[in-house]
Amino acid sequence: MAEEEDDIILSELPDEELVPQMHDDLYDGLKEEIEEGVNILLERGWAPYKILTEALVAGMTIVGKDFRDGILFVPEVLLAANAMKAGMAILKPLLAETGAPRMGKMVIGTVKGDIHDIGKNLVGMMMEGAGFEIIDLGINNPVENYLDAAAREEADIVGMSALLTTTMPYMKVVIDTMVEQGIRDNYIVMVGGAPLNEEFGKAIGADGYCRDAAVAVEMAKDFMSRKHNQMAAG
Ligand code: B1M
Repeated sequence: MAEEEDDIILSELPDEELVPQMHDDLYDGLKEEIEEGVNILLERGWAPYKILTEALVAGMTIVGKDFRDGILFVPEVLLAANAMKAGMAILKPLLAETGAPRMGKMVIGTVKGDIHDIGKNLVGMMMEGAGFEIIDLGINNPVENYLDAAAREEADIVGMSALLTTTMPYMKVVIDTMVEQGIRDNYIVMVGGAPLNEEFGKAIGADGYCRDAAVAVEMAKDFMSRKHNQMAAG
């Protein structure tokens, strides 16, 4: 079996076999193969966003299902996450290379108690590609990190990510603290992460819930154009 796998030459596979092979390689945490696959697809003229969604994110979805079902465990998922990040690192400069005008500034981080960062990184990459300046706070952020960075950077948007049902309520702590400090209206607050939904976003007082990175970009653009219109009117 292992020998058979060794024989696979990625560059010889047609696209319709290469992409499922990359899903398998991601599943197996094969960082170098993922890097190679991404480069091959780029050479074949695939758009970076298409590679990101169809080869990487789709592969991670399979990993997620098997993690949920107890087929994969943390060490394997970590390897898959590392392989995914390696692929994303190749795409990042290409996604950011659109030459789009500066749209606004977003501070983004994963909330306290939560170390998942792939989705957050993806949102940051896509937002950069759309012309936003991104201040990435990393993982495990207490409320002060968001508020200090938002004030220091004069951010337009505060973005929060949570992947655990146990950490998503912390988003409300951040928003409530903004309200207490009388600064809630200074920022657009956008939230995202697999366990969230629209209702949750509304219930905690966020301006918007983003199902995925593409929605985050569209929503951020929309909020910024409304903000600019308000400024022009007032
Ligand atoms: Co974790 N994990 N994990 N994990 N992990 C989940 C989230 C889980 C659903 C798996 C499962 O059981 N099916 C489950 C949570 C269950 C629950 O809460 N009900 C879980 C668990 C239980 C855990 C641990 C507790 C496991 C343990 O230790 N026993 C532990 C927690 C550690 C902690 O945080 N304190 C843990 C650890 C890990 C790893 C370290 C192994 C690894 C993380 C590596 C890393 O991120 N660097 C990991 C991974 C990889 C996952 C899964 C498999 C994949 C997450 C991912 O990267 N998805 C995940 C299963 C799943 O989500 N199906 C799982 C790909 C990514 C592109 O999607 O993050 O959803 P996502 O981001 C999307 C959108 O949600 C949205 O846009 C992104 C791009 O389209 N979005 C935003 C996200 N953030 C946004 C912010 C925005 C806007 C949009 O702001 C504006």
